[in-house]
Amino acid sequence: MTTMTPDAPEEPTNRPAPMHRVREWMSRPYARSIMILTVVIGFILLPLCWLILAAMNQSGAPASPIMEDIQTTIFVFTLISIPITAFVFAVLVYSLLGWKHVSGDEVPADASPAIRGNFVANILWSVITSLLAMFLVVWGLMELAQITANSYGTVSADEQPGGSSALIVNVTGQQWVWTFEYPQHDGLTSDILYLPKDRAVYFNVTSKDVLHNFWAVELGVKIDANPGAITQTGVTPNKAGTFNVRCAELCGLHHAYMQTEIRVLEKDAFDSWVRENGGQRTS
Ligand SMILES: [Cu+2]
Repeated sequence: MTTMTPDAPEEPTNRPAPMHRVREWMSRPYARSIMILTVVIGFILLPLCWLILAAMNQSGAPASPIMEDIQTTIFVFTLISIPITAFVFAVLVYSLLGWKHVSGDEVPADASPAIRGNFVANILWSVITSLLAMFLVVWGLMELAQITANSYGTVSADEQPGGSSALIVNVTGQQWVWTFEYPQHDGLTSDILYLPKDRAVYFNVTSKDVLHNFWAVELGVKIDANPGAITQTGVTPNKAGTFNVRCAELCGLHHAYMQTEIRVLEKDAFDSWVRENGGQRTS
């Protein structure tokens, strides 16, 4: 005959091991349904995302290395969000359609033990979500550095602002038009943004009245235009064509119409445009 000492309580033998509980949870009918729904919804979302990304390219983007980086980021983030979105929708759809009402407080006889408090499930949940969050942060910082380098840093000294081969454009926003001045070409001005292909361009951006935002859509350039201050950014257009400038800061009644064209021309065509419009190359 054995006797139990009071300080050594008997371990309950009916408590399943954590891994067993996870496996048991995965084999429950609703977990299987949610997994199947996740796969089905994921395959529905995949072509939809392709459509959205294709629509993004309709106007001719990307027209610069910056926009290429931005689109790669959108593409990668969209792709990795598909399984997560699909899982969330699967749980939602199953919760709406699959659960049945149980009256009273009694736990149904066929209910399995709750997954909450399970060590393996908690670790998996924490590790996977942390890895995902870390990936977003690291990717975001790397892309930001790359975009900043493409705006300012990766060109040789003579292509820096004030250098001999970079084109300087002074951008002025006012209610509700954009004006582009080319200080290296005798102060030539235009209300259409003409740019040469494959040459670094630096923008000095300002406003005459309220806050605007200079957005060269397909070039991936977007920077505030503030009255009384000059903001600077740069880009190297790498695709000839016609693109869009928009205002991206609500600036009054006709904000939505504060838009114009960008024409990225081959070098010779750009030089001809400068000559035909009276601009002299002064530096
Ligand atoms: Cu505006």
